[in-house]
Amino acid sequence: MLMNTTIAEVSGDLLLDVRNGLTKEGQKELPSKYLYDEVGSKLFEVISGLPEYGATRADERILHTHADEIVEHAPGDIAVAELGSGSGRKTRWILEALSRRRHTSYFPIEISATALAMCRRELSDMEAISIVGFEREYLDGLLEVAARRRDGQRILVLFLGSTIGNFDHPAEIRFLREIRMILDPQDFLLLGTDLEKPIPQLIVAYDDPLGVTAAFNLNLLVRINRELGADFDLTQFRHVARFNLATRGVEMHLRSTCDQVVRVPKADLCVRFLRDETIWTESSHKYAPEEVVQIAKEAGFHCEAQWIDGEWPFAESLLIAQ
Ligand code: AVI
Repeated sequence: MLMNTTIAEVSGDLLLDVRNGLTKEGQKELPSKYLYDEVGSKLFEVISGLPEYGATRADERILHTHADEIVEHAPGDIAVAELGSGSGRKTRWILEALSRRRHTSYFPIEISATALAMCRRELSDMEAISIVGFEREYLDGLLEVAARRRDGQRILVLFLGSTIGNFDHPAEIRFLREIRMILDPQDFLLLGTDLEKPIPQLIVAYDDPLGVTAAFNLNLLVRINRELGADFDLTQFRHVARFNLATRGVEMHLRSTCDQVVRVPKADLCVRFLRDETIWTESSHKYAPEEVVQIAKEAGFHCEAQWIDGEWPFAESLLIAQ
């Protein structure tokens, strides 16, 4: 239910996305990028350490174990651009391997100033690395890095943690193509993807018994209350994780436990929820290894090598721009 708009008074993507997402016919939704305010980013760090959520540790294990081998595929002068650096902890292994060869420039690209600061702090002891962070959207930051490329230098883009899995399929290919268009032939993309595993294992990874993922999801409503003056009552919503067989991904939802109306004053919006109706807040696609090779090809990359973790199925694929 949309009320008279005074949208010019309050700007920002959040407002527009909340309006569009909560007034959508059928399934209400909110983009998952809004999960990462300051509290959300910290909760995600906690999730990464939970025994039930193995993706981050698997990603880091592969990079730790195979960093030398990975950088052997990328000889010469390499500038590293990371899309969504997070804390920077995982990247250390790749940067160390490269810096044993020569002084290396590292460009973390992050929309979160908190994450960028964390990353700078984490890697500040690395002498053979110069760090220039960009507080930008991924592709804008990557354009900046490409504009600074030296003659003969190749770019290694890191897109780790299976963040690509949070895009829906058309958006995933579109995004990889956009990366490809910014790069030159023979540049690299190291892509981390969480792989398919038994559904019960996936569900508990996204609905942990400690309730950290539930807090991460519900915090989105706290953010909307704070930033848009909404009156979501957190006791009337529950975190839900479910597996979507058609898209082969885990979905997070927030389920309304009763019929209710929520006001979002800054968006001049009243939203009616039926009992058990949900807001879809995130999808996390799980890949087959050969599927990564295929989507890479569709986006203009050749998959040069792939490393798969033995403990928690997760793949690191080294792609070369064609
Ligand atoms: C950041 N992203 C890859 C995580 C994932 O697994 O999709 C976000 C997350 N959501 C719930 N737990 C973790």
